[in-house]
Amino acid sequence: MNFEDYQYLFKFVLIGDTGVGKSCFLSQYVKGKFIQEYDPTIGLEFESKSIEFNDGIVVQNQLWDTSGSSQFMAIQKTFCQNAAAAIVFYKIDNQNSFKSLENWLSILKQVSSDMIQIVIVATHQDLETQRQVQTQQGRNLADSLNAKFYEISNHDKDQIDGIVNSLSYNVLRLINSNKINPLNTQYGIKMSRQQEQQYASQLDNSEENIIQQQSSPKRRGSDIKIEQNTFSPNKITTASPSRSQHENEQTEQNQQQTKPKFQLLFILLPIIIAYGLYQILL
Ligand SMILES: Nc1nc2c(ncn2[C@@H]2O[C@H](COP(=O)(O)OP(=O)(O)O)[C@@H](O)[C@H]2O)c(=O)[nH]1
Ligand SMILES: [Mg+2]
Repeated sequence: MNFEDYQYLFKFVLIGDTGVGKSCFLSQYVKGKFIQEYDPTIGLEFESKSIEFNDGIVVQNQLWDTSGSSQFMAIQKTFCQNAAAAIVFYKIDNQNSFKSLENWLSILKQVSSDMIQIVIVATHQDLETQRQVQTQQGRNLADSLNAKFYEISNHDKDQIDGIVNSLSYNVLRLINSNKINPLNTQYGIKMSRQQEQQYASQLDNSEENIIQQQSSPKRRGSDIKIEQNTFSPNKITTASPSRSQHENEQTEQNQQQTKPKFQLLFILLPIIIAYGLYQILL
């Protein structure tokens, strides 16, 4: 899959003690294969799989898996940064793995964004006879974090797909409702170049709308006035010179019309006076 085959890429991290079933979960999700033998993860690895939503949006879910060993604490901290979601594991047949969640959640709190989506996943549900952690304990913890809670067996791929896809859907919803800015790298989201351009133009449009909405109370209150205000400057600038020009022309015409009368009066007046004097003297 290349860069342009999806609109969004979400980074999800898998955390929890060694042996709780993180790598198995990942293998089932991506390859549909349950790993029977236990092969501890060294360092860090990730796998990706795409999902297409009903509206045609394709999301590539990138799942990061790391060793649960405390030896790798530095890596674990780093890899929990910039994640869109964290899937936090324990197994129902091991009380310690549940207790460790306190540490894992505290790491998350230290390094993740405040918008990170968290789910608690209890594995080994098929080993009911060996249960050490009650379902309600897991549920209470999830409730306290406002997180979703699942009890699963990693043999069941449908459950795994359901968890990841629902996480993906939630992150997408947060983007669509503008609660997460996908351009901000701290949220563990990457966009295709095309989607990035589309998002930026949507952002521009919504900024314009906000500006329009901010001025809309005035506009709504007096639509006609605003219309007039909007257009009158142009009208005035185009209308006023021609009007004053017209007025000038009128004045000039008037002046031109009054000028000959004055000129005639000036010519006739001395003649009349001269004629008067001439009559008197005679
Ligand atoms: N019965 C059962 N075994 C599981 C389950 N999930 C994982 N395992 C087994 O637990 C062992 C450790 O799993 P793994 O995914 O490597 O754990 P990780 O250290 O968290 O990555 C493996 O032998 C898996 O076969 C599960 O849900 N049920
Ligand atoms: Mg592993």
